[in-house]
Amino acid sequence: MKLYYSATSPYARKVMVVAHEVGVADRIELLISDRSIFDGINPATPLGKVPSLELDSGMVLYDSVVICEYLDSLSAGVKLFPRNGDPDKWAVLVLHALATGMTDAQHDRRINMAMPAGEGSPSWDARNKLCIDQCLDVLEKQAESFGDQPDIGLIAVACALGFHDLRFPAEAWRTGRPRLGGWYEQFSKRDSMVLTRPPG
Ligand SMILES: N[C@@H](CCC(=O)N[C@@H](CS)C(=O)NCC(=O)O)C(=O)O
Repeated sequence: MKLYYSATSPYARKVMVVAHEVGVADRIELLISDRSIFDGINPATPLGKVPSLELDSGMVLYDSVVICEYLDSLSAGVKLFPRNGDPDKWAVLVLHALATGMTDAQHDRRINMAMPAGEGSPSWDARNKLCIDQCLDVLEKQAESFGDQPDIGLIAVACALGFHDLRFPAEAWRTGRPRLGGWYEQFSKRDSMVLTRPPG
């Protein structure tokens, strides 16, 4: 399998954390597919985004949600996606959706900030920052129940928080959110998180 990715993409990181957790990382060839948003459409997917996963059959999977579920399906042991009948199925899937939406808002902010002078929108940035802050507040309320057993929701949350540290280091999300900060500190020590840490 070939994964088209960028070393700083939180979506690609989530895919690789899943790959490590379910034990298939060594079956994945990593191919960097970095491209400036001002340099046309990334050929990794018709949507112009990374990650995408090319299977040995030639089929190309995207986006990160689909790729993660595919990798999870390869695992005979550890399962990161809930199955029908699991009591916490919907809570895990909603947590994944929340973390994905938060990452989308972070990514939008990055793109907005990278726009040529005069083209970025301060009110769009403020709207996305508000969305991110609301997500962080919800996560702080839930963090007490997070625990250290990984699932797709928790992995997505950890990757979103890591992206926040990478791109918005001056915005101290830990302030006033001690439970979330404490949980993240522990979760970040997992091999899967250490091995996928973005370059500083
Ligand atoms: N929904 C997609 C989002 C992927 C995404 O936005 N990737 C970013 C990199 S972090 C990208 O390729 N952006 C390029 C662009 O938006 O032009 C997923 O979950 O894989």
